[in-house]
Amino acid sequence: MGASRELWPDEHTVFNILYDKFLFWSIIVGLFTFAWLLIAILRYREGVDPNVKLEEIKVGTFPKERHNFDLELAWFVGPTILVVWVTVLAFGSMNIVWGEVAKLQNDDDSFIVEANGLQWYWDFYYQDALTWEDMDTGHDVTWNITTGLTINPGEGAATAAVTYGASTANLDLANNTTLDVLFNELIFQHVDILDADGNIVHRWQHIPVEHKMSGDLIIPCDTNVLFNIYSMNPAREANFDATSTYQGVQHAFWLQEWGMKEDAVPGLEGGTWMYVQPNEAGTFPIRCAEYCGKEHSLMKGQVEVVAKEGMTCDADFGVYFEHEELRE
Ligand SMILES: [Cu+2]
Repeated sequence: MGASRELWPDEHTVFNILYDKFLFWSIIVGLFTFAWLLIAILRYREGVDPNVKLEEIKVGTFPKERHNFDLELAWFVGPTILVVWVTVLAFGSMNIVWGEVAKLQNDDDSFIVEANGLQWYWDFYYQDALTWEDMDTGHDVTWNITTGLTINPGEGAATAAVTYGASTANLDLANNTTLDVLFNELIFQHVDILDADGNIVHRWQHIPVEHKMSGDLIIPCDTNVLFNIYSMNPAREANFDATSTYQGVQHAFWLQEWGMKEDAVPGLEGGTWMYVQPNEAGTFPIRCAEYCGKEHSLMKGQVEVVAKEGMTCDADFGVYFEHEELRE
């Protein structure tokens, strides 16, 4: 999707599929209705059909001489079937949105992020660790618990900026492509490979559990990503005052790319949940969809979708595909 349509959901999301189906049936019904109306207007004018005696039609009296039971039955049964069908489609989408969350909460493969709405920004706390790397750049970073950091610089790489916990190091890749620091899953680790002009040509990153990001967020593709959403979560706010009448305000965490949003409710124990299924790398907007005060319009960020280390993003990922007919 281009930038001008960045608020329009990805074409494979459940609501986009639902929108297309509703639009399809609306167009069919519209064409049929207006075509019939046009035919009726043209055919039943005075003088066109000698069988129609206009002077016999009286206001408030049903013209029983033209009564057609089959036709009447058809325009009751036909629309009823259509309304039932679109209702089933709509319920199917609700089942995907609400029914799947409970299953995914208990699925070890789910990737969980806590989103905490504050005035006026989002704090994110990772509940699962994420090690990711840019795809298809020709450069490669390996960092493990036995041999430490190894960089395959590929073509055009000049230096590497390395962060591990609170420490940093710079490698001149012409002389040195390794670092004798073992991978540690408990700390934040980051490698940028840069070209001679200082442009970043490759990124590698390890985000540990309980890592905090503010405003912007990074999530993996080809994974069910669950958000546990709070407003001013007492467990996260050191100066939270349980006796204060102010317990935060309503926000709504909104990811337009997947057509999903969910309320952040002050004081709601356990928070609320929603999930998305990213299947392509890219950067997409984060918005607040519930008016929450003076700087509501500035309560925004970006979510970057990346590939887990050693993987690529498969455009076919997602139950949106399995549920394309939106039945169940
Ligand atoms: Cu808001």
